[in-house]
Amino acid sequence: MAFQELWQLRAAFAIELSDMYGQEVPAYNTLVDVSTDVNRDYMERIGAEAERLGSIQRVTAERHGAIRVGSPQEMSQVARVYAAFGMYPVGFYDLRDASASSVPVVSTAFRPIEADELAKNPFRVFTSMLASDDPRFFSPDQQRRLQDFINARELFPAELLTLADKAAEQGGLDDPEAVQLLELATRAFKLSDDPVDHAWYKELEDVSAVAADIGGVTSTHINHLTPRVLDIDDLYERMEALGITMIDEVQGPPAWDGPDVLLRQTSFRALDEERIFKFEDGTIGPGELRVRFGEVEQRGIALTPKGRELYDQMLAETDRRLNENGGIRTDVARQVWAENLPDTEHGLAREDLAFFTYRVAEDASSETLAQLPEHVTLVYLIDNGIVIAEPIVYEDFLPRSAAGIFQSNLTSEGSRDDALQGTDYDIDVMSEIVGRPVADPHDLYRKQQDESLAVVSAQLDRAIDSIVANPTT
Ligand code: OOG
Ligand code: NI
Repeated sequence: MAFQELWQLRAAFAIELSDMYGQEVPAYNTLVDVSTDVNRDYMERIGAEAERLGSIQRVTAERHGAIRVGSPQEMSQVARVYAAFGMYPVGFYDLRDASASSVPVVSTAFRPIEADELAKNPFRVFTSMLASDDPRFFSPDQQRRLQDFINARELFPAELLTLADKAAEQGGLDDPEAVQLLELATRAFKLSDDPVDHAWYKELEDVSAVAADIGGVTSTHINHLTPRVLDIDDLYERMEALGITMIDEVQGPPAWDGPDVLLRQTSFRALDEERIFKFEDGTIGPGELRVRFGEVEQRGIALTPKGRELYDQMLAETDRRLNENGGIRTDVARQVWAENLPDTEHGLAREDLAFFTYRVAEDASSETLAQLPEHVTLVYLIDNGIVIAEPIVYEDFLPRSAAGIFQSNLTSEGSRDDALQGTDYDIDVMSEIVGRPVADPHDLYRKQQDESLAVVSAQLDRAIDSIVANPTT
């Protein structure tokens, strides 16, 4: 009776979900096949450098999922399920104001937190909760009916939650229970064939297609499962060549000559899926819904808060130029990037714009080391080749891209009354809902960087003064 550790359960969970989703949405299998080809060809073209942001094994197996739930109670339950797979909440995303369309959700992402856990299996799930109490979207009467509908359903059976708690407590499960946990957890995310109440679904859809997808049906389901590629522009072209309609643009940073940072994403449009409806006249029969799509992503280096601020400024500057002069977003963005962002990892590191782990260079001569000044700065160590910087990959999401992904697949804009005051949600409220602290992604990256620097500091027998570059030194 083999004991399955959390990471083994997580890896198995990702595979089971992927198999199930591939059966439900066959175009996903095409996306995975094309992604695998893109990665293989990129490796052949670029060689070992291609693996700078993750081994080809990790990247090819890597997925993120998206799940949507309806209430704080459902959010706290899904968090218990994820904990059984060693996945914990990181980051707070408020999508209610992030786009012009009506997207009444607040979100966090559940993922492994430690570097070694990420290396074993990095599966993560972007998880959104319907803000059914936000009066900008729902009238008081609708809020009540929506909450009643959601409170009456059960997404996660008691047996699943009990097994999940046990796995989290023990750091894993023995075999018969491990299999049972995986089966129940996977089934909880399967598309249901329960008839959809047509009138209710349509009423919610008038407010927001996302609200209907969450609160108009009796279960939850995977909205998408996203493979990771090493060259998203290549993937985009190959998918279009196969006749699959992609959204207009790749979201996030443009393709450019410098290092990839943060996250670039794109998707193919949601496809019609047959669902069973209960119609207004009482008849039951098939109809079509269009909510699930295929997304793909390319990951880059994690930015520090300073780098992130620069990123946000560059986005704003891109918007400003587009408004003023028109043009193609990616071309304008590429220009803005070339003007503002250092185009080497070295430049990003010495200006503290991105996160790295550092180690003492093997070829740093004993002479150089003997001559180290009493006070060293990180910039000194970087510039003199005394330390080697390895990029830390961005493991999180971008609110504007997420909103863009939601938006690009909505059938209508929906409605939001901006004259009313929205309900307050933030990372602390989300922590209370989830039942454990939601980590700030920057703290996690910073800790990884600081730990590596502590080792460097001990080896060099020097305090490392500041990691922020001083342009005058
Ligand atoms: C989640 C959309 C956000 C991403 O990759 O940014 C997302 C959803 O559609 O439920 O998955
Ligand atoms: Ni996604």
